[in-house]
Amino acid sequence: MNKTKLIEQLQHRHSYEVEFHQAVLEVHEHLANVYDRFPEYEKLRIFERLIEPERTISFRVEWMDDNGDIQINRGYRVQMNSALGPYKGGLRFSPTVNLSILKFLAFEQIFKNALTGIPLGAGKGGANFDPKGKSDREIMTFCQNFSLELQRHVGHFTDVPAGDIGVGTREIGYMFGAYKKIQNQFTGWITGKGTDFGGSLIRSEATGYGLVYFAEEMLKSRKESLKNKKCIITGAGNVAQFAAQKLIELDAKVVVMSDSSGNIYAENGLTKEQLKKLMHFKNDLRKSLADYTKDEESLTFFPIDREAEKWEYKVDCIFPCATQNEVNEDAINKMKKAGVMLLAEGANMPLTDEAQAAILSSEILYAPGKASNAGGVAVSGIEMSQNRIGQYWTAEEVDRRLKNIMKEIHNNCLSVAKEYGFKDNYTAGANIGGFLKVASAMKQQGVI
Ligand code: NDP
Ligand code: 2IT
Repeated sequence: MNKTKLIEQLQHRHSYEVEFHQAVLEVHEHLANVYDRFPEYEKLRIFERLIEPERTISFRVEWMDDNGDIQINRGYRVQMNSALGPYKGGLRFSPTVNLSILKFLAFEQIFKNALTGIPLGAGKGGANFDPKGKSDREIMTFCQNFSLELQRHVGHFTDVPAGDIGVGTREIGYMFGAYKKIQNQFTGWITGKGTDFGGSLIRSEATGYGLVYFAEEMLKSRKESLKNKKCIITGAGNVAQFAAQKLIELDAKVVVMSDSSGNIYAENGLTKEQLKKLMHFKNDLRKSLADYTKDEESLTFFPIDREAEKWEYKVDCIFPCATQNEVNEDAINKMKKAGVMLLAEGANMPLTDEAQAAILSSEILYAPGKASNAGGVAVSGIEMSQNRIGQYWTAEEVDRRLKNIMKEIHNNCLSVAKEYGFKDNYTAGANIGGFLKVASAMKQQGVI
């Protein structure tokens, strides 16, 4: 399908879903050579089928808050593609959640999950529910009422959700408990569970650790390492925290982390102890970085309105780990000036399309999230395997598998990119590599 026709179709069938359009157009950009080599994919209308979710579920979630007032939210599950396995992908709870965002995330998940080499289809879901400022009881009530509807559509051989923004071990525990009660079944229908009831060791760490393993491979290809590299991480949630932990372990210097209140600056890099305290503030106390720095005077805090200044710092590596479209073209231009060597995405689609074009035409080594943040879903796949066989592997074993998967994805991206005329372009390698696997499976499974 040519680009003009694709844009027409996106505008007609997926009107105003700008994030979804952005993700689709990025992948389409790299497929011309694939279609030259596999002309049958045109006739099979593989790409047109990929951009239409297999099923989109939207439902009302009603629940009672601590004041006895009734609240109404909208829940979703986008079951995007099941060519390679059960639908698989996280749940996001945020007031910004809408169908465009979930469809872009589910679409990215198709290629990411294919790259892991584990038989996983793709999906994404969530609700426009804001967990901020809610009591633990309100979170539990919301998760239970959300699961009351979700449970009809998921299952360990059908669709296996996990966490994403606003959904962590606590929320997954409440959803698991609700599903067990309703279905009267203790199954691995969701991943990221607590490790004492079927969760895999290293799942919490996996996205952040995997991101750093991927970056190590990228640097190795330039005979470089992470040692003493100054790093900026955006976000201070699950992905950001464990990326920071692994970077510190590898003797890199994490000089910036951020959240929706602003960013912290640590001239000599955060220490292990400072990170531990930050994690306690964010995860246990559920407080902001602004609150954390009041308690940690050796760090400088820049409130959100001065936050963009961080892109001017002279650093080596950037790891955006907060949310989509958080990095614009201006930020990339500042990074170029500051001599940044590498940017690897922990978040999904954190670069605007202009920012992505700018970085792809620069010298900065750049990895797209669908490759570099695949460690999370990879260990989710490993959790599914453990749930099915009923045996559990050590942290060392899971970490070893994670490292291997990230290395394989890295090498696969480079070799596919080279083969299709995009030498050293990880984005093209990830898009084409993921597409080839799913297209072949769809072809073999027929039109149904
Ligand atoms: P969390 O909810 O744990 O953390 C998100 C962090 O980003 C928080 O610190 C949050 O700030 C910050 N943030 C979110 N939105 C904004 C915004 N609009 N402006 C400023 N800061 C913001 O989520 P995760 O760490 O799980 O997810 C982060 C990213 O990584 C997402 O893009 C997600 O899709 C992606 N991802 C997650 C995986 C996982 O396994 N969890 C796997 C692969 C990708 P605050 O704390 O103030 O809310
Ligand atoms: O974006 C992602 O890959 C995730 N949020 C994790 C998905 C999963 O199923 O573990």
